Amino acid sequence: MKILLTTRVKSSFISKFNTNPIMVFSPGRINIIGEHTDYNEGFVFPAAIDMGIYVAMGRSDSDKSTVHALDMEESFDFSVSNLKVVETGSWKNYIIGIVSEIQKAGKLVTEFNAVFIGDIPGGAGLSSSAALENSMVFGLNELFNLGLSKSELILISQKAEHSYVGVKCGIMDQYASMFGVKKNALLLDCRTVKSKPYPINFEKHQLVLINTNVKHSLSDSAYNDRHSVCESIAEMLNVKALRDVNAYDLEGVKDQLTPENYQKALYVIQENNRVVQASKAIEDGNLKLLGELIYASHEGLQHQYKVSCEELDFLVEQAKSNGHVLGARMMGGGFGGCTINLVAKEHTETFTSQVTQAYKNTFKKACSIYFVELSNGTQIIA
Ligand code: GAF
Repeated sequence: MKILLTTRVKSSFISKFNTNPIMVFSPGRINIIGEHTDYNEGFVFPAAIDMGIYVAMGRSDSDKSTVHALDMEESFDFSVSNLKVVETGSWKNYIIGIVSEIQKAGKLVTEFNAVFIGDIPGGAGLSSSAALENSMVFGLNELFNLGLSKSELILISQKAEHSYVGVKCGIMDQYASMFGVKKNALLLDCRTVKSKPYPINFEKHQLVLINTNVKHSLSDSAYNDRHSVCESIAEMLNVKALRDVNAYDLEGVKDQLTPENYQKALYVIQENNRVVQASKAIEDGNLKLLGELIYASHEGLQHQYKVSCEELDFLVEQAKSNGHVLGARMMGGGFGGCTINLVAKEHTETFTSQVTQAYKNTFKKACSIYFVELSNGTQIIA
C-alpha cells in the first residue's frame, strides 16, 4: 500500500467535498499463465499486485455526483438518475457503467463524490480497468450498504466493461483484483469462478515484468474478434465453451474451419492444459518445467492465437537467448503491454540492463522494468 497516494487522494477529497471519505484500494494483476482462456471457461493463474487504484468516496447531498481523476486533474459531473455514455476511450464510461449495472441489479445508489488515483501504467496489460471498476463498485457497495457479495461485485464490473467500454472480457482480471491473496497466485477455474491459492516463492528465481510501452490500437477489436471465433467454434462442436473439448474433438470439425481459426481453437485447448501442468510444476517446485510452459504459451499466442506484436516477440527472444531466464511470454490481452519473465535472481540485473539497451537500439524507445509484490485483493484502507 502506498501511503503517499492514499494521503493525496484523501486530502484532495476532503478539500473538495469538506467531509471524511471511505478509502478503497483495488489492485491490478499479473498472470503467470493462461491467456485468453477465461472467456472459454477455462483455467488462468493470475495474482493481484501492489499497484492499483486508490479511491476516496463519500455520499453527496447535492443533486449531482462528481468523480475526480487526480492524476489527470479531470472532473466528471453527472447524476445517477440520468446516466449517459461519454466519448469512447474515456475513464468516465467505467464509472457510468458501474453505476448503471448496480441499478440494473436492482440496487439503489444516490448521488456520491469520489477522487481516485492510480499507479498502474496505462496500457501495460496490468488491468488498470478492472482495478478502477472494482474500486468503484466495492466503494459504492460499502457506502450505500448494498449488501452485494464480492462475487456479485465482480460480475457487475465485468458487465460494465462489456456494455459501457465495449470489451467482451472474461472474468480473470476482475476476479484477481477482487480476490487476490498476498504472496499467492490463484489457480482460477473460470467456469465455477472458484480459485485455489498457490504460495509463490521461487527462491532463487523471481518474476520480472518488462513493459514494451506500446499499445497497438487494434487490441480491443481483435480481442472481441477472438472471443467470437471461440464462441462460434464451441457452438459448432455443440458445447458450452472450448473448455469442454480436447484436440481430438476439434480434429472432427477441422475441415469446416479455416486453418487460422483451427489454430486459434487449438491454442485455447493447449493453453488450458498448460495452466493445469503449470500449477503442478509449481507444487513440485519444478521451475524448469514452469518456464518451458511459459515459453510455449508465448509461442501459441504469437503463432496460433496471433495476439502478440513485434515488440513483445523481441522481448521474449531476448529472454530466450539469455540463458538465465527460465520462461517469458506476453501477458494479458496482447498487442502491447508487458512480458512476464521468470528470471534467476542473481542475473536479473544483467538481464534487464541488456534487454533495456537492446530494446532501445531496435525500437528507438525505452521499455520499463517492474518488480511487483503479490498482494491482497480489493479492500477498505485507512
Ligand atoms: C484481458 C481480459 F480483460 C481478460 O479477461 C483476459 O481475457 C485477458 O485479456 C487475456 O487472457 O486482460
